[in-house]
Amino acid sequence: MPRTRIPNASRIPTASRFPTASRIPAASRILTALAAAACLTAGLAAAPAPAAAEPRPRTLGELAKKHHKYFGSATDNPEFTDAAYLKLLGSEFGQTTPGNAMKWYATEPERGVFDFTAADEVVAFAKAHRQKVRGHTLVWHSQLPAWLTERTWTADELRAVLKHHIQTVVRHYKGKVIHWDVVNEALNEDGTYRETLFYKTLGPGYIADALRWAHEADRHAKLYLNDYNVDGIGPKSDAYHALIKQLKADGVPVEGFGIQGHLALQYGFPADVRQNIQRFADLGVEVAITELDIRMNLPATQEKLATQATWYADYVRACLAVEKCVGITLWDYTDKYSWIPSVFPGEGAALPYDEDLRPKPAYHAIKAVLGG
Ligand code: 9MR
Repeated sequence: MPRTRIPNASRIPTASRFPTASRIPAASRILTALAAAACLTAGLAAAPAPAAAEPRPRTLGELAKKHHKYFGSATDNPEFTDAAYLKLLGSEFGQTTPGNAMKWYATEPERGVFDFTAADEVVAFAKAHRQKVRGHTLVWHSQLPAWLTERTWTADELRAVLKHHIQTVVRHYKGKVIHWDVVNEALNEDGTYRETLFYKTLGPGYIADALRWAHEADRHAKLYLNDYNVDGIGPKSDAYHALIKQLKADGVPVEGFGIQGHLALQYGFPADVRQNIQRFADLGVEVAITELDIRMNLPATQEKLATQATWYADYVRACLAVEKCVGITLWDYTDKYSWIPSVFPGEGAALPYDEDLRPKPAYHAIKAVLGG
């Protein structure tokens, strides 16, 4: 993507950078004063000064940075053919997450055969636009390759496969990824462990193992557990709170809690978002809002879009209120590429930009909260 070039100030001659009155010859200063006085005497308005160039509006990414946070968007490779989409992705956001490209089916489609083509494309785009990258995700029960799910494994075999997968992917992106969602969606709504392939074969210890293996491969990336329906205080977030507390007590390198933030207007705004973020911060981990979107039953009305805007603003405000809430990621930024309509038929309009890439009330509300 071509980037807007900012002229290098040091190449502009000093005289034109700092025109000061003292450099203007005295005679012409006197003439200017006389001319101005003459204009005033004649009742003429002084000619308006040439309009100063309109300052470029600050982007969400820039505004969030002033609060020492990032504001980002997920993206996906098929969208990379859409130039207008990419222009906004690269200019408005300070962080990106590959929506699918780092998942197991994509990175290790055959056992021991790794393919980083799609994820590398996203990471290269992010680098070219000075965006941080969140790695998503190393261990998840969904979007696994067939070779992994279509047979049974002994615990020893699966442990070796898991370790190799995690460490190969993490090593490949060492230094390029700020966070890893090491384990995604490990718990049920009631806070019990989800009965995944990993849990059933390895027991709950697979979470600590995954974190330790990831840490061995990149000691600088922050390692997260990530899930949905954990925005407010409730059984599921309580269980994560207890799990992270225990992992930390055991010396396991867990350093972040990812709150996905997939909300729906029809279910109400979750209570206690700020308090929930704060209690994880109090455990000594950072918190990221990792997949924010707020869907509604279609059609979208002005009223629903206004409520959505308020919810986005409230969510962003909750993150800003907690120092250890490090950033917010939209689960893509435009309704054009949202996952919602294909999974929840009849619902959508979940993102701050509409299908024509025009900012919605939510965009302006987020901007206002960030101080734009
Ligand atoms: O955005 C992703 C979409 O393109 C995939 O089809 C879908 C498959 O489950 O996964 C989506 O992303 C999910 C994310 O990885 C984890 N949290 C829920 C997200 C929405 O399903």
